[in-house]
This record gives sequence, C-alpha cells and structure tokens, in this order.
Amino acid sequence: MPKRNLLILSNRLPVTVSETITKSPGGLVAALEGLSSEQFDLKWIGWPGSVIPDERKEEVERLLVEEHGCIPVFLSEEEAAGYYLGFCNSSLWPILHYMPSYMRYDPAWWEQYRQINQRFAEKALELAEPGDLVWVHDYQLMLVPQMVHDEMPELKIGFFLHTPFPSYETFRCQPKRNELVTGLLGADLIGFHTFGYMRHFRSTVLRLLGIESEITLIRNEKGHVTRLGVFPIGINAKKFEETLNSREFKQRLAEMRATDGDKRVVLSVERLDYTKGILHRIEAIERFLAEIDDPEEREAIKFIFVSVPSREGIEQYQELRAEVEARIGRINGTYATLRSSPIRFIHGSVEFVDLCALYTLSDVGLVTPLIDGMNLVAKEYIACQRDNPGVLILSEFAGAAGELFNAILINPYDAEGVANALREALALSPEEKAIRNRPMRARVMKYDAQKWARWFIEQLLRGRDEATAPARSQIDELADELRSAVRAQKHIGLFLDYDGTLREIERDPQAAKPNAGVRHLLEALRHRPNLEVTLISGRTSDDLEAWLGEYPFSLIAEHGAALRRSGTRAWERLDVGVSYAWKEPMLQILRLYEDSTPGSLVEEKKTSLVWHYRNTDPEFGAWKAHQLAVELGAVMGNEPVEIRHGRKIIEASAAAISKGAAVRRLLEGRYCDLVLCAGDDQTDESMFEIAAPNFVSIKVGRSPSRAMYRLPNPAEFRKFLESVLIAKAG
Ligand code: GDG
Repeated sequence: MPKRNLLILSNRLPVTVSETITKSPGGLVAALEGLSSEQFDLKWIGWPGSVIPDERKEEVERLLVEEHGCIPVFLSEEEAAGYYLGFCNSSLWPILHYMPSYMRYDPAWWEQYRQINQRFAEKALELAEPGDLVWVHDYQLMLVPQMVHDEMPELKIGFFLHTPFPSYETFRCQPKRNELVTGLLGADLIGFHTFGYMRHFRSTVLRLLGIESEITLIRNEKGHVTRLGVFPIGINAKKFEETLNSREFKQRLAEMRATDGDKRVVLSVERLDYTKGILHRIEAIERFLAEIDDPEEREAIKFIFVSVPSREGIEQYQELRAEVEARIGRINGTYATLRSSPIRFIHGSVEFVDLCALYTLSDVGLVTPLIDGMNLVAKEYIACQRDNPGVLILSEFAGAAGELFNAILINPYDAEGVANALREALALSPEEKAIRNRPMRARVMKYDAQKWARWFIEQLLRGRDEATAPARSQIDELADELRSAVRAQKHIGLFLDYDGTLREIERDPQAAKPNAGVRHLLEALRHRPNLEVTLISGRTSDDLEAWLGEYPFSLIAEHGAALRRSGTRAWERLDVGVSYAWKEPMLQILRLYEDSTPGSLVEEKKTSLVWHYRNTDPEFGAWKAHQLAVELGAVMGNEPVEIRHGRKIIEASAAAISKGAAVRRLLEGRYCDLVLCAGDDQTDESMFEIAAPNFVSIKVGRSPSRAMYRLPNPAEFRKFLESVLIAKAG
C-alpha cells in the first residue's frame, strides 16, 4: 500500500529553536510513535516558539525540515502577541475553561488568529495529496479544518481538542463563537477527552447554527458530515516504565529520600495557570495546617509545588504568580520552624527523571484544577506508584476524574473537603493504598498515549457509515439517458416534490412561494412536448392551487390524498373510504405537547396532524419530539396511521395515503418510456420504493435515501432539469 502523508498541525513544533535546534518532545510526539511508519509519512507543521529573525529563517526552515520532519510557521513579535497571547490565551483559553470574566477580546487579535490559522492551512495544502490525513490539534487552530476542507475536500481532516468544551451558556460569550464552531465543522472527525465536552459541543452547534445532530454525527448545511468521538488522552507509559527501571532514577530517588525521607510529602505539579486551582489549594492547605495542634506533627508534612512558568506576558498570569508567592510566604511565615517550612514552591520545571522521583517519593499527589481538559499529571502520578504506592487526591473537575475511579475525588472549591481528603489520604494503610492503585495503574499503563493516537487515526480512516454514504452519484449517466430520451422524443413522466426539491425550504412555510428560479423552470417545462409533469406536496390543495394552479400540470396535495389531473380544475379525493377515527384521540395528545412545549404548535390537515417544534428551545423541543414519537407509537400502534419524525415536525397521517400510492394511481393505465421522480424527505421515500424498469429516482439533499441518484440542493436540481430537458433539447 502506498504511504500517505500524516500532517500534524499544532501550535508548537516539538522542537526549541535558539542558537541551535533541540528536540522538546511532549506527549504528542510519544503518542505518534505508536503509528506505523510504513503506513504514514509523518510531517509536523507548527510554530518554533520563538521569533526567528528574517536572515535566519531560511536556514532554520531547512534544518527543521531535513533533520526533524518539521515545517515551521514563523510568527513575528506582533503576530505572536495578537494570535498567541491575545486571542488564544486571553480570549479562548478562559472561555473554554468556564472563566468568561477573564476573557479579553480585541478585534485585531481575532484578525491575527484568522490569518495565522490561514497560514497553517496553506502549509498543509502545499504538502497534502488527495487521500492524505491532516490532524489538527487544539484551540489555537480551530479555523483550520474548514479552511483546509474548502480547498481540498478529499483530505481526511481530524481535530482534537485538548481543553474542555464548555456549555453553550459559556461559549456564547465569545464574540467569534459562530466562526469558531463553523471552522471546526470542516473536520471529518472531532475528538474530545470526555463525553461531557462532546455533548456541550453538539448543543452549541445546535443553538448557534441550528444544526441538529446525532450523538456522534453532525451534518452541516452543505451536507458535509463531521463525526464526533471521545478519546481520553493517555501518558507516555513506556517512558515512565523505562525511567522507573533506570539507575539514574533510583539514584535521584535515594537522594530525595535522604533530604525529605523523614517527612510525609504532598506533591502538586502544574503549569502556573489560574485553571489549576492553586490559590484554592493554598486555602485548603492553610486550613489543614491550622487544624493540626502539634507543631511536630505539622513539621512532619511537606508540601511541594512544582509550578512551571506559563504565559508570563499575560497580566492575569503575572497577578496569579504574585498572589501565589504572597500567600505561600504568609503560610511559611506563620508555620516555619528552624528546621523546615511547610510549602516548598519551585517556580520552574524539573528534569523528567526528577519528576518521576518526586512522583514516586510523595505520599500524596494533590491535583486540584478548577477545570481541566484531562490532566496528565494525575495519570503520571499513578504511573509512578508502582512499588510503594501513595494516594491520588484529584479534582472532580479534571477530565481524568472519569477514568481514575479510585482516587479520592474532591471539589477544589470546598477547602474543608480538601483538608479532610488530605487527612484521609495520609491515614490510609499501605494495603488500602495498594488496593486503590492497582486497577488505576493498570488502566493508565494500558490506555497510553500511543493507543490514543492509533485509535483516533483508525477512526479517522474508517469509511463513512452506509447510512450516510451518498447514493449512486453517477448523475452524469442519468443526464445522458434523459437527453437521449428527449432527443428521441420519448414520452417522459416527471413526478416532482415541491418543498425542498424544486424550491428551497424557508423557515416560514408560507414564504416558500415559487421564486424566479422555480417559475423559470416550470414555464419552460410546460412548453416541452412529450413531457408529463406532476407536482407533489404535503401542502393543502388550496395552497397548491394558489401557487401552482396556473400551470397545466397534474397536482398531488396532502401527501397523496388529493389529486388534480392535468387539464382539469377539479380535485378528486384519493382517500375515499379511509378511516380518520384516530384523529380525535391523537389530537388530544398533540395538544398536551403543544401546551407543555413553548413555541410548538399543532396543525390540523385533512389527512394528517402535525406537531411543529421549529420555534421551540432546540434541545427541549427535540427531546419532547422524541418523547411524543415514542408515546404515539405505543398508543396508536394498532391504528391505520403512520407516524413520521420529519424536519422539526412529528406528523401522523393515514397509512393508506402516501405520495408513492398517488404516483402509482396516476401511472395506472398510461405508458411512459421513462419516469423520473424526485424528492427530498422521508415522505418521498414511498415514491422511491416503486420498482419498474423505466423508473428512476433522485434524492435532493444528503440524508439517507433509497433513491438511485442524488443532487445536493434544489438549485442544483433545477439546473439539472434545465440542462437535460430544456437547454440542449430540440
Ligand atoms: C493541556 C490540557 C490535557 C509539568 N511540570 C513539569 C513537567 N510537566 C508536564 C507534566 C505533564 C504536562 O507537563 C502537563 O500536562 P497536563 O495535562 O497536566 O496540563 P496542560 O499543560 O494544561 O495540558 C490538559 C493536556 O493538554 C493533554 O491533552 O490533559 O487538560 O490543559 O505531562 O508531566 N514535565 C517536566 N518537568 C516539569 O517540571 N519534565
């Protein structure tokens, strides 16, 4: 099999460029090691992390490409400020972490963000060949999927969000919310850490863009399908296992034990970020210490904070650092003795092997984010509890809390609860700790970063479900067939649904009168010889008469209950003898739903009853609709009625009446060389079921269908009819 490119797009390249270029492999690099190099040619597109002077760019780019497989996206000082510190980290980061009051917004930042996303997309498009995979990472690049998809829809585009996706109520605060969500929907697959984030995303798409979705599938207005998935990221398990077995590790651990071995150690590791709950943790520690009466007992406990400097150009981060340092100073001032002080604050990062030794040494891992996409520190802590395990205290607001089921879960806002958890953790026996840790460690080591990446890529590669695959797309063949039928003056029967097929759907059904495009087409069709046209609709005969009555075509109204044959003005009923006894009890049920669902309404038609919920709260309406469909199915199961869940409607109609039955009726006793029927929704499927050798069907739109051919929208459908039946005829 030929190799495909796998283009990884992330804000930062896994290298640091200063005088020289050094590797700085993060979790993502390790994750990608799990992918087969026989199958993929891995190329990484990203920012080298520092501003490179113009005269060095060419050389840096060459070295990065040749020696590291990295393609740089260079940023100027100003761009880095606007895009990275500005839009990404002062606007998006707080909103994705439920902190709208921290959000700042400047239109100039947005412009930079858009432009830099465009630059990333262009780099990907330069390298990509049809069939390649593009995997975009994180909130810095939310516009890239749509930008790439617009230019090369044949690429498979994945997006993974490393942060939470917040509820709609929070996300809606971001001024560019629609653009951001639309940008993401260019992807074929979007991955989240948890089901909750995925649920929020779907709800946001529904509320912002009005697009309903299935649990793992969103089809946008243009018909593009985005699948959604839950892929909780893992750690580089192999590296941890190897390090725990290394001599260097044992040596560092021994050194640390010599210094802190007589103390109970409580460890916290994180970037110095306001989402990590550092101030809340300090409050809990203060409370915990205050409740210890014996100074010696207090002295026997040591808190270590490893706080990696982060985003120091942003005011809130500077303030946080000052506040953390001040409060730690206060606690240490209060409780320090000649021998020790309670909190050791390291504002910097430690080497990986030291980090492992610290994790192993500590009796408690204290992880307290106020909100966190996943939190790898919690998983890494567990990985290092192999031989003489400690206890993990973990915030329930970290994505990792869903997996690390045996940790002591805390609410970081509850200082007293955290202090209690500390006491509980420190009192656990070695056996209890071992029992808690074993299954968690097994999980953390098994579902590691490599598995995560393989799993995501497998899903990205997976073909679309049968249900969403387009029907036969060889519409050109049909066009040729129709043209030659016209040329040969064959007799052609056309059965055309109106709303959604000939004419675009409107929000207000009464606004969907024939427009210029429809009139132009119908006018032309009426003058074609050997063409027998029937217009079909779920609308009333009055509606059809008013809008389309002037044409000499047959008209079928009410989904097949009423018929006006061409050349006559009279309507005949096709539902004579059909029972409507079910309508009264059904109406009572629908009225209950109308009353209890603000914005919904019941429409009474001769042959059917319809409950519309287009103007309801979209989530509440969809839920009630589902409930109604189930209830009607149960109560009306034995009645001669068909229940249909259509676009923002639940419709109950007489089972004997259908568009398909009406078409059959019209075709009785007459001969056509070719019959073409077209429709867009579920009610048209009864026409598509008709099986005859001279019968062809076209589905307009993207939803699943039995039709033989497919066109994307009414405008394309009208163009198709004009081109095959009118333009080149005669
Ligand atoms: C984002 C999301 C999500 C920390 N200090 C040192 C050090 N670290 C390493 C840890 C860990 C990583 O940094 C931090 O990862 P987290 O997952 O905890 O948090 P974020 O940086 O906020 O990451 C997060 C993650 O993306 C992945 O999707 O889990 O929710 O916010 O690996 O070990 N490493 C070394 N020295 C240190 O001092 N060597």
